[in-house]
Amino acid sequence: MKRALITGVTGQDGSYLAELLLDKDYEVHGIVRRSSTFNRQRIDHLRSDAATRERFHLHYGDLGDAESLASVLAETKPEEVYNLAAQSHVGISFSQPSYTGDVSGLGAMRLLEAVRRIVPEARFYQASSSELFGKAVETPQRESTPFHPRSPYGVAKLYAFWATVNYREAYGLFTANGILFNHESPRRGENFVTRKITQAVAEIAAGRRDSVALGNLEARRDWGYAGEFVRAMWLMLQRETPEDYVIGTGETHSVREFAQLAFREAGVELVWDGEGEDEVGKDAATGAVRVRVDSEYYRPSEVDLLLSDPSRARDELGWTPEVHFEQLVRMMVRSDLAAVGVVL
Ligand code: NAP
Ligand code: F7E
Repeated sequence: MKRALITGVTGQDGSYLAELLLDKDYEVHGIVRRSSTFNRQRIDHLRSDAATRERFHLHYGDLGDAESLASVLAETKPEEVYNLAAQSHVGISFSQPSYTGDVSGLGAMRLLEAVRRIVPEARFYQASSSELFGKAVETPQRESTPFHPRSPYGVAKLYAFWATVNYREAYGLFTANGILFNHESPRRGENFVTRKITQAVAEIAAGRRDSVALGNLEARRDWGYAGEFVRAMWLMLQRETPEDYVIGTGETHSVREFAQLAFREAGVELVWDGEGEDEVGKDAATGAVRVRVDSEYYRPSEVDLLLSDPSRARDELGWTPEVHFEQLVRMMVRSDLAAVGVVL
């Protein structure tokens, strides 16, 4: 039985990866951080299910605390380590730049150093991000595209990316960066734009609220489905030699398009009126305002356009995404509608 350790196991990706590895008969260890309330909704089913609970173990630790990382590694001796933990919100990283640098940047270095000392034969995956491309110098973005991060989050992930490469080159560790473009799901955190929209669509359909306030409607992202992106992480650690891969769908859509489609899924056709902060999205049938623009959600520097070229992952890992934009939006809206008891 193979043993894996996942940091960030309570997050969106951590929960899907834990499911995938348990399904492959791994023994899975996850690092959770202490908080005053439990935050394990995404993995509760794995802890109660008879098929998985004997092979799924949680340990307290924090990427800010090197000793805790070393202790968990010494106790669990994993063959694969997936570093998914991060302060992962780009907008919030502008409010907490040093903290984001400490956890999302230095945190990866702390874990790499503990791996080097305690389990140097382990394979290490780093959750790198398309935010590295930032103000992208070419489109689509591929492994060779130069980096130009646009936020404290992007800068922190740049440090972690190069730390991962450096430990491969300096010490011969098996380390791989997955440069993942945005991936979403019904488990997406509620303050990322896709989930914010689909949850609002559902609450509006249930009559619980009137509208949603958004920031930049023109930003374009390459949005895929998290449930299938975690397989690419695993595939990267099964290769003979470690490499870094871009993972995305090769399609790009704007926030506006996402909102349009999400409302349409719930039977509301949006028409847009006004410009900039005065723009609104109205229900074409009733004239009710459903989307407002609030500059509170603008970022000091924005990433305007992300679009992946995932051909290397297709050719070398045999990974191709199956869930496309429309299916993703439908899946998320339907899940949020079900959660508020609305059946269309
Ligand atoms: P997420 O849902 O925000 O999950 C982040 C995880 O990190 C949570 O389990 C969180 O724990 C944990 N964490 C935060 N600070 C920590 C600390 N100091 N010590 C230990 N654990 C800590 O993120 P995600 O969407 O699953 O993304 C997974 C990883 O991929 C992240 O590193 C993210 O930056 C990166 N990434 C994500 C995307 C994407 O589109 N989703 C794309 C590229 C890269 P709590 O539950 O206690 O908060
Ligand atoms: O923003 C715009 C916002 O916060 C997407 C993380 O997983 O993917 C994620 O980062 C776009 C941006 O994701 C709102 O300005 C408009 O242009 O959903 P997001 P993100 O910043 O792309 C990357 C790959 C990661 O690595 C990160 O960890 O949407 N936007 N209005 C808004 N964004 C938010 N959050 N809220 C709004 O109201």
